[in-house]
Amino acid sequence: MCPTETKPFDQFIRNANIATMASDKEYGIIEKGCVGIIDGKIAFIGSDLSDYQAKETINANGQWLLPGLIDCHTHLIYGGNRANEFEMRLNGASYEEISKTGGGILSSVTATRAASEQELFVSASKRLEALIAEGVTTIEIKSGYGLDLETELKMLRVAKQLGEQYPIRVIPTFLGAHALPPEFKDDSDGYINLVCEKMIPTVAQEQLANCVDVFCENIGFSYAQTEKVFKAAKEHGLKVKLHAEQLSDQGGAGLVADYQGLSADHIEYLSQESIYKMAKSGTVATLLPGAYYFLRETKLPPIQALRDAGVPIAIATDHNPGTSPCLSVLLMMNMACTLFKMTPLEALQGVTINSAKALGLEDAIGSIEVGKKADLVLWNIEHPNQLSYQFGVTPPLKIIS
Ligand code: DI6
Ligand code: FE
Repeated sequence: MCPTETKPFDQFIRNANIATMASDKEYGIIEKGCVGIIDGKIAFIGSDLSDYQAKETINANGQWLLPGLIDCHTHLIYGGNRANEFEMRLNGASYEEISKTGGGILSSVTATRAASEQELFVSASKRLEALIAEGVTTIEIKSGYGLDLETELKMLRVAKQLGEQYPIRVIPTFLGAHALPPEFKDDSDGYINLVCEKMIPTVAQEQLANCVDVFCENIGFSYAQTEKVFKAAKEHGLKVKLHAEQLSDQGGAGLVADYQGLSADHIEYLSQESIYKMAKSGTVATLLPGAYYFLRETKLPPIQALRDAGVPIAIATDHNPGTSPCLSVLLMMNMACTLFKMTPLEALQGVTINSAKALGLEDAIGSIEVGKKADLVLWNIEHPNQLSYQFGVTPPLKIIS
């Protein structure tokens, strides 16, 4: 690809080692390469031999240019925190027990309902800043700690505001079917009706989310209820994804594949049948090592079977106050390697190109390719595998976007 003859680049990055992440097989390394950017998009990728006209030239001095990191599964917005439950668990209570006695997700619901929009914005901003400082340029944020129309909308408005006020792309997801609110204590079908008939139409009309998620689990919602929510989402032009097979096999990942869903997330208890369905529909497997670690799970997601079937694997923080209060994508990459035995290449694909696929954004972000957005991070490292190798430390970086 030749640089444009007529228009100078807005930015020109030279002398960079580039990991394009454009191929499914490898890093896509270009040594001593250069990238030209016009109107926020990558207009040129080449070798560093020539000097092109540009409004701004950045000499990377041999540092590594990578796609911006993408955290494709978070619950970043909520009131309060659950350090007390962490302590309860360490004194012997299980996550399910805490959840059944009104703790767990519901305690975050109470705190989120009580918090003002501004308070939620401020607390989520601090978390967002931690992720941005690690080179995250795109984040998915779910609602799901409101469980009533007003609070769900409040959360989604905060997500939108975060995207407007911070240099990061925020992709909002509606997770009304996250847990049963106290008002519907013995009427989960009644709550699902509210989600389908009132909440989803309003969220779609106000364009506050482009995707719908459900917690399909024996402590969440059933397969049949999940399908009902998916039907309502489709009717309103929204995509679907799912918290599936985290604590048991409910067949949810197969269902999300049946609905051409973007991703099935967690999936420790995923069946072979669902893996085939995901491979066929192009549904991404999003693995969340932070929740696995924090809950001291022992059942590993079926990584080899996913590889064998060619299902793309994404990695995310699942940042949430109950099961993954983690604000480091780099730590998740390390844990994907140490806990799930993924390779550093797979971990990096998991937070770039495959994470872009999990958001349906693979045509715009996730790799360094001509025509994609110039969503780039320059890392002072010796090789991209270093990002998975180290933990508890962030190498120096510069976001270029
Ligand atoms: N699975 C999770 O890991 C989070 N939600 C879900 O459905 C946990 C949310 C929480 O405990 O607050
Ligand atoms: Fe989650």
